[in-house]
Amino acid sequence: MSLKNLYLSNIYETVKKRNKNEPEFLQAVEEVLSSLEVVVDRRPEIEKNGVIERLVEPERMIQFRVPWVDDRGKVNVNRAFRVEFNSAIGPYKGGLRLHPTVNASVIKFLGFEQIFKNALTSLPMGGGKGGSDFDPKGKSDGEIMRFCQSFMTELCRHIGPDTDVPAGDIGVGGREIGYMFGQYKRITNTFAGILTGKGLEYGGSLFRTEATGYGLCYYTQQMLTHLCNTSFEGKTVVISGSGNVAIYAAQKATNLGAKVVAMSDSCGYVYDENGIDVETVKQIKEVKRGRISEYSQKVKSAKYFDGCKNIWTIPCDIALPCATQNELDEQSAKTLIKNGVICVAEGANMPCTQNAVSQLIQNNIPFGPGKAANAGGVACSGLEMSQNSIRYSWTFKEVDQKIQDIMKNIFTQGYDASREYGFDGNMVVGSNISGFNKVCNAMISQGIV
Ligand code: NDP
Ligand code: 2IT
Repeated sequence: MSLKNLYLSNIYETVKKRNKNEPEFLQAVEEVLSSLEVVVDRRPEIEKNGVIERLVEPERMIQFRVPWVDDRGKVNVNRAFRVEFNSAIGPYKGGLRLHPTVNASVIKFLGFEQIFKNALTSLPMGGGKGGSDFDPKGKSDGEIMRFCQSFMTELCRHIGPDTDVPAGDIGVGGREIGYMFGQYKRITNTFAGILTGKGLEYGGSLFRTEATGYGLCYYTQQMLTHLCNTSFEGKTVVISGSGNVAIYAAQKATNLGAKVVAMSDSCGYVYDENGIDVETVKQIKEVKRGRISEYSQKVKSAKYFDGCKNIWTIPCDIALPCATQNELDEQSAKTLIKNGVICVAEGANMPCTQNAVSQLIQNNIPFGPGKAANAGGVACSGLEMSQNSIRYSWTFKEVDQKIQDIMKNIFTQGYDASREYGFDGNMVVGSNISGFNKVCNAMISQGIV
């Protein structure tokens, strides 16, 4: 992709020089900048105020060592990060990822995307992200706890309810948030809303577990209604992943009348033409922390296949990639199109490669980018922060309704911006522009900081 606008192409060249070994970060920046050419042409104050050059450089990037002792008494050292990318519209906000693939590039791409995603929610949250190359797989509860405590021993000096509020992401769920919260409280002697995704007994939001997956389906419903003139009813759905986002997307899609025929993990996928039973997946993944292959042992009509990528060869109407970045490439997009897909929406962050996205858009397949489609999770986190501030708790139904409204509004904002700027129904361009404009206006108002 080449940027025609000189201001943007010069900035991108600098970003490339400064961040040479960070392909995921460069990918995310290029995607956003290429959507912004029309805005930069229309709004000269952007260049005058150096908005873009400030936007692509994190306000702060913290890297630290996490030493911990495993069950055999061996000392282990992991590398951890927190990127505090942009605080123009609120305290830094974004998840923590624990996965062996975590590095500076991954954390920076996620933090950069989070700026626009959070702006789209219309709640006051800036962009941040963090994590570590610690691999939670196969670790005992005690090892997870010791890692989380050591991680928080350093992180606690950088976060706070009005500064930076982390949450979960890959490898971080309620258990890990609990251990981190406990350590923060012990070190600082304060009970504060410094993390979201907390347990219900200590300030968590009813609905946070469901929020991203349900939110993804609410957003997809908007796409189906307004861009495809149809609904989930009777549709065949393929969902990659079988973690937090995938499970609740499968549950909501099923409730809305669709049939989810396949789910995966990093080893392989299961296919059942009768529809996946979400409760069985929950038992395997949430309760036992097992592998998706176990599903085919429990449900006789299901078949297990090694290798996760081939999940996209299964014919479906709706594809919801909910595992990880760059899991759906150009070839997979072509196969989905050949098999008649009508709508693709990203539950994960940047699961589709840029070439995959181009394929879908060129073939007029409605495509929902992650920063819009998966914003239900962080939106619920924003509501959890509000509840913590006012020491209050909304019911599951109340939060569900608020998330439905927020997801509808995210779709409408993106759709309206796509039309205003001459890219009718292109939700990538529309969402990037509507998220960007809010952050940009706040940055200009606050001066050169
Ligand atoms: P979980 O840890 O709960 O689940 C992750 C799932 O993705 C697992 O099935 C995992 O398989 C699979 N996966 C992870 N890494 C890879 C890989 N390299 N290749 C193939 N499969 C992989 O994470 P979440 O469900 O929370 O997150 C999934 C995605 O959604 C991520 O992109 C995350 O950033 C994004 N997201 C999450 C939000 C949230 O609220 N949790 C909010 C918005 C976006 P295995 O078990 O084999 O590792
Ligand atoms: O990618 C994401 O939006 C998340 N992992 C959720 C972040 C949050 O702060 O709830």
